[in-house]
Amino acid sequence: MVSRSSSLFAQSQKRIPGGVNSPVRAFRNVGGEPFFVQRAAGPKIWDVDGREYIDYVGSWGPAILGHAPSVVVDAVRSVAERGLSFGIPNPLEVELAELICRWMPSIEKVRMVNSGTEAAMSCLRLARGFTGRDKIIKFEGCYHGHADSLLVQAGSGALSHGQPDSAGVPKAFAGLTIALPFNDIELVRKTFAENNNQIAAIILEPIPANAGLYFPKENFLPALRDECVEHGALLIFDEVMTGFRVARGGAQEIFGVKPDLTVLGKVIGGGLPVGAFGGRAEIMDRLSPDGPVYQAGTLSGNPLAMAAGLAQLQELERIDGWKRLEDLGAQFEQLARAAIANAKIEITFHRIGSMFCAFFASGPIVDLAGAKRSDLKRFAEFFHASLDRGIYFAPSQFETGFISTAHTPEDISRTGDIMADVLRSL
Ligand code: KE4
Repeated sequence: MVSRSSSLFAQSQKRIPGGVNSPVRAFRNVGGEPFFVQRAAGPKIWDVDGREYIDYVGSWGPAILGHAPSVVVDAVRSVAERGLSFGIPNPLEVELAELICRWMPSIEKVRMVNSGTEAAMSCLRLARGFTGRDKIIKFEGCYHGHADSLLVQAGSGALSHGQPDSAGVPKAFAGLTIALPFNDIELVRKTFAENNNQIAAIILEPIPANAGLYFPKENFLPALRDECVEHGALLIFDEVMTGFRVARGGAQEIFGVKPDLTVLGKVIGGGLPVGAFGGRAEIMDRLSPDGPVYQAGTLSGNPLAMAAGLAQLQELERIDGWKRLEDLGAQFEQLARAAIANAKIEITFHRIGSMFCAFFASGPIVDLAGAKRSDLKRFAEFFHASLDRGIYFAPSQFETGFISTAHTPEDISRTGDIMADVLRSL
């Protein structure tokens, strides 16, 4: 009997490229066909064939309170009845901007957009407009959305599908982006020396999570900060994943390094399409209509997305969500490490707060080269065996898992048992 997911997938492939509206959903890194979701609530999702899963993808980060949290749904419902989109300033935009600036003091002014891609793309244009320079440094395996300048040695789906350098990006564009191995500060210094006064900015995920999850070496981030000051370049932290998740003030709060600009997304939209970028007022004031750097968007700051983002972030603070995420994450890590210790294969487990990744490779893993040593076949076996047992991990080795405040210790303990069983069978 053909499942409903399977017949839907056959249908969707006729009208949607690859049958999906974002490549990583197609399960190409793990094989097999994606399931179609019927509904989601809390830590659970149900597919169209009625199968239930504990969800560790959480819509790739936005579902930090779990799916369909009532505070967010109620906020969207009440705002929707007063209008869906105005294209006119509305009070909720000011409220969310104020909250973002309060929680991330490096951000003095912030502009709302509709995706992380749009936020990162706008940041680059602003950095180039502010410095009058053209070149950008990024790091191999970091993913900042699919704007042309950033699809150079990119992570996430670009890496999962073997196109870190996408077709269609003009060589002239890609040539302005210098991709370096993460954690190599000497190469950053050498690059500045070889491109004197030509580098507008360094953009990075302060905690790379789009080639699996790994961490900056001691002093790497402070050294990047110093190099940017010395060479008149801007430091851009892409906190689309880490912002308001790894701490209330994101990775920049944890590491105590203030970027000039920050890219945000995911959590700040409460599940609706929102991105944002912000930073020093001196830089942000170069944006139209005050300044010469143009950037715009019909749906930017729309009331539904603002209401969803505000409700989510305010609830996260009300329940001290970061403590719950750390407690659940610590429980998950303890069980995962116990399961890995009894496995016959080499696995390197990384976690920070509610974000985790199990590389099917020996450690240490500190950059893309390390992540690419992973045994993708084994990972795929692990992914499908877990999925068959009702645990939905990210369908790619080059992604990160997410725990929400809606997960319970019982969910985590069940997941640990299943991980132990599955790893024993591999
Ligand atoms: P979006 O344009 O997908 O909203 O954001 C792009 C982006 C920017 N920066 C970081 C650090 C990101 O992780 C992302 C998007 N993350 C991927 C998951 N690894 C989105 C999932 C997808 O492409 O479907």
